[in-house]
Amino acid sequence: MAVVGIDLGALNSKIGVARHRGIDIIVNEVSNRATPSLVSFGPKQRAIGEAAKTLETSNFRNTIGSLKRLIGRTFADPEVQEVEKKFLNATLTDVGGTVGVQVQYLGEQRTFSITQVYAMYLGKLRDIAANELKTGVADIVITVPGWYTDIQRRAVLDAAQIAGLNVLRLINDTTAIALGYGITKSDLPEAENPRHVVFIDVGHSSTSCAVVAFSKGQLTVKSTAYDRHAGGRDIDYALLKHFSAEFKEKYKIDVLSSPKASFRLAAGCDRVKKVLSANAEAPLNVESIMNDIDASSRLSRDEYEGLIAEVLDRIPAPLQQALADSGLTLDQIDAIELVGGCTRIPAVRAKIQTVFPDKTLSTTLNQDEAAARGATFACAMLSPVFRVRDFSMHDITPYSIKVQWERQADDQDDDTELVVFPKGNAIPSTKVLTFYRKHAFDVEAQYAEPAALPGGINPWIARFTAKSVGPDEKDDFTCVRLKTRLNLHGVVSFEQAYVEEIEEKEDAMQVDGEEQPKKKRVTKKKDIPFVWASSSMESSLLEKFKEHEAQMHAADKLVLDTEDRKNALEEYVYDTRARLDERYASYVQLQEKERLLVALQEAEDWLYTEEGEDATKSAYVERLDALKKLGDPITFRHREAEERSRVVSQLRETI
Ligand code: ATP
Ligand code: MG
Ligand code: K
Repeated sequence: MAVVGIDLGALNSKIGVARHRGIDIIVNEVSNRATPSLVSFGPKQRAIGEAAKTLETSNFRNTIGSLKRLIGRTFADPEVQEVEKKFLNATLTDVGGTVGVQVQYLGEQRTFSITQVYAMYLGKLRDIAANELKTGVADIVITVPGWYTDIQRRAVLDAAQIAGLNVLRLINDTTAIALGYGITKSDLPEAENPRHVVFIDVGHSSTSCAVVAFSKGQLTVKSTAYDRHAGGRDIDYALLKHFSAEFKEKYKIDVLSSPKASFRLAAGCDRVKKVLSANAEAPLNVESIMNDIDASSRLSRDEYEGLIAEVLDRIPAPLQQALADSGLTLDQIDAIELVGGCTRIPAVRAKIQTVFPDKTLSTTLNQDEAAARGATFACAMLSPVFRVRDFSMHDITPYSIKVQWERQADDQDDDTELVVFPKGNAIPSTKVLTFYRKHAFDVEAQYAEPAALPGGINPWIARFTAKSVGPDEKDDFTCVRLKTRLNLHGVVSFEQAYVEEIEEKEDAMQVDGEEQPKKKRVTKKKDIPFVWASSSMESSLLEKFKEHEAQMHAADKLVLDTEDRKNALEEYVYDTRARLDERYASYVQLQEKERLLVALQEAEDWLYTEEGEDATKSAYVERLDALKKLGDPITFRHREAEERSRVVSQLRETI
């Protein structure tokens, strides 16, 4: 059984696998360690990851990224409308109350929810891992931003299920990074005097900070803080605006009016950004950007830092916040570890340094792969097939969670809500709530401070209904216990409702070697039936999507296999024809050769007809088989002769 950890990034995703000698980040079909987080819909098939990246410019309307930014959101969310749209070319739409995308797929206009698209992408990562491991992949751990709410987390869990994956844990990305850091350290201090490390991740779309305490065998997240809108894509956008304004003046072209020109310029800006991380100046050259104009410019690091000042200025706040919430002073911080692509930018480091003056910023972790490594460790820890050194992780919830209920006329007290898991509460955590009721009742779980949540995310989490509750025997309130849990994924569930009944039981006790009767009080839990609902997808819909995904996956595979068989037929035609005059020449009779040549010609002609251009897999297979029937005897004679001469030459050598 495979152990796989996925760091699903806004731009790229990385896949880790556990092997007996350790954890490896694996490469995809074009040998890249990072796979573009993109899905592209085409007239015949979907293209996912690298293949989608290749099509991004030509098929921009039907290519969608930003999956981790969009999943679990609604179409109307102001953050989707005002922020995410800036970074997208595909048309977003409402799909069943969540944000979805409208695309041309298989020659038709189709809509998919982002949950479905995320599932498609996970399916691709699963295939990459399965191909590397030569085994099926089921159990995985996926990173999510620590700022994800219940709805976003449940949407990722739904997507994984649609992709046929079993999520052992959704892990907050900075926690994964911290795990990767801690589990390999053999010099961690005793618990009384932990080592405090600040992890700072400046990625493509957001900046995250976690303050973590490490001691022997464990890590405890003390605080986290985020800026969801400070990352590489914001820098790219600032550069894009700068150069497009410059080119409007210089070349009288409106780059932003053309998606294709924008892509070309964006690629150029990406290069400028990276060059400026190591150099004081960078050239920009974009050939035939639009209207046959070759655009060029330069940018100095000073100008660059001025252009991206707005992004840079956002970086200190979450770091200060995390530090303040940790309750630690600067001199209690033992190390500051930087990860994420954008921490390679000197100006970003300088901003970080302002929050931690006189401290060394270290990059002992792999900046691009630390989260994937940590997620893979987490998967190995949870998987029954791997033995990992014991290491406990204490993570926390970023938002306070409350339960609320409607006051009933005969309720004992006036309260209508209770904060169950305050911000900073441990994950996982179970709490038992007590309700005194004479009737059936409902309880709703919600985030306590909706304003703290990302964008316009609904603070609603789950609804619980206990049906058969009545007064107790004395017509008094029944004391109902409700067990609620914030689980390993960071989502809330209602686990059990019960009343406690105290039974007096006759029990025997030994006193001075003699049996004496005794009354023993035993508390028994009597379950109360209940129903509860969360934002998770309804199982029938989930099944439907799962089936649909499997069909699309099979269809994509068939398209690839068909292409493969077509290539095989083509290759056979050309190779065999050439060989008939070369290596096969002495093993073929004239008549035989002519018959085969005619057949090869026929096959070639057919491949160029409309029918042969776009035939079914079996049509290519049949044609190839027919050719092989004619060609195999020749191939066979040739191979036999080769074999004979090999044996003969070996004999000569031994004589
Ligand atoms: P997120 O964590 O926000 O989901 P991600 O994990 O996909 O995003 P990373 O891979 O950490 O993001 O970082 C990618 C970003 O870092 C991109 O914007 C990329 O252009 C930028 N980046 C990578 N290398 C450099 C460099 N040498 N100089 C400047 N920026 C860089
Ligand atoms: Mg990242
Ligand atoms: K294990």
